[in-house]
Amino acid sequence: IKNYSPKEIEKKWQQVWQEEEAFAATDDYSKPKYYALVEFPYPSGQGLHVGHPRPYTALDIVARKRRMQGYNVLYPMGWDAFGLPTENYAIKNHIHPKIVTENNVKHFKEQLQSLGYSFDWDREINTTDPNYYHWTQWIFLKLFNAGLAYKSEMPINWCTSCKVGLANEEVVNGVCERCGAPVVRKVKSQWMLKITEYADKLIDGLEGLDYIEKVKVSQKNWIGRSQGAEVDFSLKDKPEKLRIYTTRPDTLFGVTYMVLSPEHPYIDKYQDEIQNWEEIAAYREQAARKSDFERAELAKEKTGVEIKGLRGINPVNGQEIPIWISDYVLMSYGTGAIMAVPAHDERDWEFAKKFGLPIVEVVAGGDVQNAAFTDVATGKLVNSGFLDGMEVADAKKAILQWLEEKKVGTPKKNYKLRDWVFSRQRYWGEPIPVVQCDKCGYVPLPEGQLPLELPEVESYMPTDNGESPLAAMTDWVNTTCPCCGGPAKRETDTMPQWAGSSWYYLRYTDPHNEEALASKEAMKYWLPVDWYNGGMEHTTLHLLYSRFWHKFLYDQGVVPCPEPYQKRTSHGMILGENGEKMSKSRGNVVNPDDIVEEFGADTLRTYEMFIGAFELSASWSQEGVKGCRRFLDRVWKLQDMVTDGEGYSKEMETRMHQTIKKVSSDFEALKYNTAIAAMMALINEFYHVGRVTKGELRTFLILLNPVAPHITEEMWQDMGFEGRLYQASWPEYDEAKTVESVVEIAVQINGKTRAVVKLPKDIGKEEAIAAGKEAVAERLTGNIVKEIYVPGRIINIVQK
Ligand code: ANZ
Ligand code: ZN
Repeated sequence: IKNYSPKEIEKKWQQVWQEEEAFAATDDYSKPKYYALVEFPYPSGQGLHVGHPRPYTALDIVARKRRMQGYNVLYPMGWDAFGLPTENYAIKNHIHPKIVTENNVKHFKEQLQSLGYSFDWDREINTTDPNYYHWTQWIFLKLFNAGLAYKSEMPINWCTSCKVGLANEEVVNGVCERCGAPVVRKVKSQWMLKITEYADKLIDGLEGLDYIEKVKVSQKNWIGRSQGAEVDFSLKDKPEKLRIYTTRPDTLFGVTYMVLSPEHPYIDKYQDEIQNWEEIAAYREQAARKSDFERAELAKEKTGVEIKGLRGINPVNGQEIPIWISDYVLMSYGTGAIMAVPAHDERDWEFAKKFGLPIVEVVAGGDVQNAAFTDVATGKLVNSGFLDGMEVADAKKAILQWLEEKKVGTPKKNYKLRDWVFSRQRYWGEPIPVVQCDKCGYVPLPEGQLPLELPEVESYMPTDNGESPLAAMTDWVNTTCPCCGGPAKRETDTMPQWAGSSWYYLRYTDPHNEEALASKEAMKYWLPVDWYNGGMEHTTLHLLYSRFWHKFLYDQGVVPCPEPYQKRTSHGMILGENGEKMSKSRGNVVNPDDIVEEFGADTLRTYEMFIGAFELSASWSQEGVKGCRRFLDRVWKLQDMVTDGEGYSKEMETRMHQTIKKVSSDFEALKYNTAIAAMMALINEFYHVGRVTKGELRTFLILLNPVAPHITEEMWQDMGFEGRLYQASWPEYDEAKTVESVVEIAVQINGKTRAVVKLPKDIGKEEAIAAGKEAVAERLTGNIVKEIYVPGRIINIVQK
């Protein structure tokens, strides 16, 4: 046979597949459908890295297998192309971001195509294409008209280097997720989206979904729904009450002080009565410089100042207690004020210890002078008047009833989730289709004026005062109000990168539609996405945002189902050989192009699937790559060993059925590595017996095809099998034939094992006993009085 030369065969088949439109999703809605989706990449200047092919290959395997199972498969690809790195590159190199994007997309696409993915390239989308962002803007108008988009003056996370407002999700450990520069708080007028209105739906909707558990858990934690109560404390000698939020109203008898957030309005309100005003003012200034993230950190040293001149009164026992300010209480959560129960809350405990405040135990079971006792499942109430002796859960009910009767408290749900900061003061994003009119306020553009295209600007540089570069385009900015026809100004902020990716899976179902974001029929047929794989890091950003938009569009009657993705899985990272994250500075970056060049795309694909458990991170190993190439070399050389025979040989039959079964189920269960291991073992077996029948090879090529599509397609053709391999049917297995047909049976004499015989599993009693007797013939010297056969297990001969 000819040599295995991936360079020749891979390019060749990629072209054939393209010409034959092998992987086009059809509009034949009578067929069963399967929609497999991977997160579309941001086309960065660095090109593809070896992390990308891991998820892309995994779902390519699923997509190829589904086609062979008779499904109409949609496996699309596109570009999430707005965003900061492109804009920053454009600024630095004086190239239009559009050109930068075009170049990067071209490069990325070539790289992806060299890996032989079965994407339907006719459905390629690009978020920066006006035909695409037309509909991103259209969705924004829907949100605006539904009252879910609003403008708000608010302190935002401001990246000092990117000069852009960031959502909480984009601030990681107090620094900008993108560039690593410190993030400070800055008050700006921002477009906000009311994702909080969907908090309950976003939690409750998770119920029926097939998401891996850790994704569900982290979405729930991010939304952070908690069930508690708001309670009014009186202020001594003041008419007003101070309202707090607590999840533990049962601990009310243990309150020994209260805390206001430094931004709490009562501080200014009672300025004249606060005796240590200067100290308080100084503390507030200090707190303003910290991010919420730093302030909420559990481990940090507690700070605070007692407010002299304000005292609270505990509604359950009339006790007078001091009020402090401290930055561990955030204005953005609950009411910005708390009742402190140091005996049963960790942060309060640390604070009390530091400032010598009393600690009063109200739930028995801990040692509260030495540590906060936070367990709610055990322990009964003490020192708590009418609650004494109750379990925590019962005490909660009792106190809530009491608070409601006395009209000093009500049950209350709270959420950690904040509304989504939707403005960016940058150029390379979707223009927000709204104008500001002196008379009419914020007015949405009429739908007919979409898409509102990005104008050409001289400079993409954001201004130091935080305005978008669009603000300098006065010709563009000055416009007329669609409502009254008077002079108006266009919004100059643009949308965040998360906008385009919040609905892209809808567009793939009908990407060329000019009348709608997608036709109803297309969405009805293709949605929801059957399997969506993406990075764990997108769980609380992209995944949550897109579920929010989808649920909104569902409520608007735009999409036909309440959830966008039925199943969500996540892959682990690929690390360098040294087990560290790949990065230029560590010099451990592997370029996929180099692997394809040296070993071939099929080897890269096989290796990335074989590298380890899909959900865990794994270190790159060049030796491992070579091992996968050797495996494919051995596959190739099977052609030398082929014997006639359309079926499976007797000795390989069980093995074939077992392998079909294992590969079929492993491909569904993210166990790509063990599926490949099973195929490697099967190959070893072929070599062991020294031949492979046509029928065995045919099945083997189909099983391996989703992983290594080029080599298998070539061999299929060389073998003269009918049609194309990509059109073949996925092999069936017979459950009965997966079970070993030969079993080992112990032969006993008077209950003692004397030999073991291998016999057909379904052998009859007579034959089994005869075979057993033959195996121990030398020892059968006495009178045989009994012969026992326990099917498949024991032959026992009793002699005297
Ligand atoms: C008294 C108490 C006693 C509390 C106890 C906890 C345990 P989650 O579950 O996260 O919702 N809290 C309320 N508002 C706050 C704010 N603005 N900044 C910081 N902390 C705040 O947390 C609710 C609990 O966090 C509330 O219940 C309150 O402390 C605190 F044994 O009240 B708790
Ligand atoms: Zn107007």
